[in-house]
Amino acid sequence: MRINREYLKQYSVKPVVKQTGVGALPRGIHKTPDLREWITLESVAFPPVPVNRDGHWRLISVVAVPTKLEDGSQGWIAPWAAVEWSWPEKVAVQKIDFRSRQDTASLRQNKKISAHPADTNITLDSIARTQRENALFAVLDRLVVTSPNDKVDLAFLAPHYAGLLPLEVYLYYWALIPESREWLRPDVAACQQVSPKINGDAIASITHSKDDSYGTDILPARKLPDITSWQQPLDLTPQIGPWLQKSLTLAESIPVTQGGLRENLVAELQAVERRWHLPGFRVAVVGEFNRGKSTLINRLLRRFVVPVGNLSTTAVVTSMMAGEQDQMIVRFAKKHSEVRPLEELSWSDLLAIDAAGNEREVFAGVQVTLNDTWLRSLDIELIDTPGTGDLNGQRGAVVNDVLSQCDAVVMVVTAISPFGMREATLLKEQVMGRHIDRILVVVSHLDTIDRAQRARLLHHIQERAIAISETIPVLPLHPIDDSPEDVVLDAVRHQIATMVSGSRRAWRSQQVAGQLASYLSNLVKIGEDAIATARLDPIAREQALKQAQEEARASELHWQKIRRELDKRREQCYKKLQEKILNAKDELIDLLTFDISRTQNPKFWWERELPFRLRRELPAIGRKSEDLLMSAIARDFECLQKEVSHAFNIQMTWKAVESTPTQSLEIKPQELELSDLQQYRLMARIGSSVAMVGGYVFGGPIGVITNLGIAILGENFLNKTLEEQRQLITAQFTTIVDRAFDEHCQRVSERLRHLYDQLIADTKHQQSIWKSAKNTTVAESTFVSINETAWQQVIASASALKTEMSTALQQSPA
Ligand SMILES: Nc1nc2c(ncn2[C@@H]2O[C@H](COP(=O)(O)OP(=O)(O)O)[C@@H](O)[C@H]2O)c(=O)[nH]1
Ligand SMILES: [Mg+2]
Repeated sequence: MRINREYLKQYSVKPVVKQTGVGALPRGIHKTPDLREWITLESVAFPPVPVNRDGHWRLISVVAVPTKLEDGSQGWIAPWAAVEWSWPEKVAVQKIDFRSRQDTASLRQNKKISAHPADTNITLDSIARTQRENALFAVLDRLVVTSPNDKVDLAFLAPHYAGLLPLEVYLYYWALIPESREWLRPDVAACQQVSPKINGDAIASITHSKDDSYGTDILPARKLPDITSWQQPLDLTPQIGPWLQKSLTLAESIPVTQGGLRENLVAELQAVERRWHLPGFRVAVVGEFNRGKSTLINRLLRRFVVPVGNLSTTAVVTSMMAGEQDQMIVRFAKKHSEVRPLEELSWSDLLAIDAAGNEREVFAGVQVTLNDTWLRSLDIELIDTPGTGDLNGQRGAVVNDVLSQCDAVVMVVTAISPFGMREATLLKEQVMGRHIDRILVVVSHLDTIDRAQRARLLHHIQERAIAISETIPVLPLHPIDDSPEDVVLDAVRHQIATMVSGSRRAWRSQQVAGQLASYLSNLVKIGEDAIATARLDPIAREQALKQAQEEARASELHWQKIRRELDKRREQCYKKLQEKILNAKDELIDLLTFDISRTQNPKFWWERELPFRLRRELPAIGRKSEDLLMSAIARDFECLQKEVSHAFNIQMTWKAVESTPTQSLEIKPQELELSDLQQYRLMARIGSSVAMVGGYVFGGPIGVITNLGIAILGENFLNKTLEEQRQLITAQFTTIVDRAFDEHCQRVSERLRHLYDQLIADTKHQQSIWKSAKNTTVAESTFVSINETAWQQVIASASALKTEMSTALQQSPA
């Protein structure tokens, strides 16, 4: 096989998988400076076996190259080498080449060996292997912190190796470590439980290691912004309602009728109120078809909301949030939308099977608002997704899009076919791989299982979940003992509440209070201006009116200037992002080239693996730029606000973000480290979380890969040799990757533009309301003189209310 040296070099400097502990040794053989020139790329190290050498732990791994056996099954070419590491130095102290040794020559006469582990009841696929290895590494991690002189009987390790090592490999280990014959027995049953935690208990009596870090994560984890470490703001939620009400009453008492001023100001407050009621957290319910996602949602909401059963095969995503009244809005792909009553009939054209029983695809999004206290109190948007049987398809893309924009996940698995490999992959790659760390797994269909069996089954599923991550809770949707159904469901509701809790609402209450306070300041200013103009003599008043009209014209020019500036800034931000994304392209190409060189099934790789990998990698690459993106937007937004308040002398924010004034338009990444707090305020302003904005920009809906036109490979291709197939694919795939990156970048650019447009539109809207308010009052100054007392009243009340809010705001840390 051809070895890509370039790749090797990069591989050795890139932290592809962050692994610590014993597992890092065998998994890092291609990266370890001392070994990588010696060990061929296709070689794999078997799990290391511990041995006491002069009172120190040593770990020895046998190394072999995978191959296909005559019958097509997986196998190994006779092991050719072994590595011995010292612990805790983690240094390779011995490289053993069997090809030049007499003592293992007889063993190597057996040219190929089966990959099947010693315990013949075990089937190993790559996921099971990784899990079993991780479990073993966790145990070894705990072992090697003890003294090897403690004379621990290592026999407890044997079941781990029995689930991993082929029979023949034992012989090599025995040859290298004669004393291991005592305990390294292939004739024991393999560990049935592969969870590191459970196995860890087995030697808990030996030691209690504080270091629980072992490499269960195939994907490197991203640090989420830790909300709990921030200073907790004062929660003003109870006050917001009365404040909004008082402000509305005030707006309604404004003594001006011309130009719709009063209506505009009232409408502005109503918009603030609506935003305040929008949920601040998205919880997606995911799982394969027919697992019971929709059923669960209906049960949680205690009523029929989403149809159960045959909707699953459409691409419909249904979102549910609290609202004034029950209704559903259906948005079709062609941008038109319909409001419908919330009843079964409203769903009929959205189902995957029409009345005549034919299948069809429906592309629409449904947004349901419910007058539901549970949803309201949790402040969440609950999302029902179509099933994810095949993540390569259109539906997979839809679910991808939802996942890239949600904050927590409830995954439904059934007791009937619990936690298959596809589900484990969904959880690991699509959920955890997206850094969503608030996850709950629930088990449906337990009612179809005999009550006596339920606890055992649930336990089994819990173990599987633990093997993926130790922190994922697993809850039943039906009682496993005598408790009533309600109790079980309440536990699920409670868990969801715990998952979404946080100071989110408190932050938003602060933000809304700020908006209201600034609204009142502006109102006071308008009132004062109105009174002042009314007191002018007719000529001066005439002039003031002219001036106001002049200002209105100038304001439009100002806005054009601001927009141009923001556009420039957005371009800069995009350029930086693009640079980062394109840099990652070369890395990905190297990685994929390496993949091609190893795959035993190029056709499958090309048609299935490549699209999947691209769809997963592209948003992931974007996520690496999330900090850059957020900082740039925060800066630009701050600049926008400063510019607006400077140009129009209008207070747009309630508290200026403290940072040095931006003088140059150039984005300097090293200066862009905004505090979490500032970022959070920006996000509150946009109305979503960092993860969601990042997801919106980098994730994104359907497409990219679906349009790539990856050719289906025919008979002709299959007739070629494996090596020829690989070469053909290698020759073509960079074009595909290039196109995917182009499209991705283009979309990132479009979404960024949309985001900025949104920010500008919002700000401009607010500004223009106050601007036109001023003009109206000036124009109406004759009425003002009559209404001076009324204005005085408005000013007094607004000032008092504003003082009340400012006092409350100042009590909180900022
Ligand atoms: N017995 C039983 N049936 C269920 C359960 N959950 C869902 N179902 C049934 O399974 C089918 C699929 O459920 P649905 O909620 O539409 O699954 P989805 O595709 O995941 O949304 C429907 O016929 C449901 O009535 C459960 O916990 N127990
Ligand atoms: Mg469903």
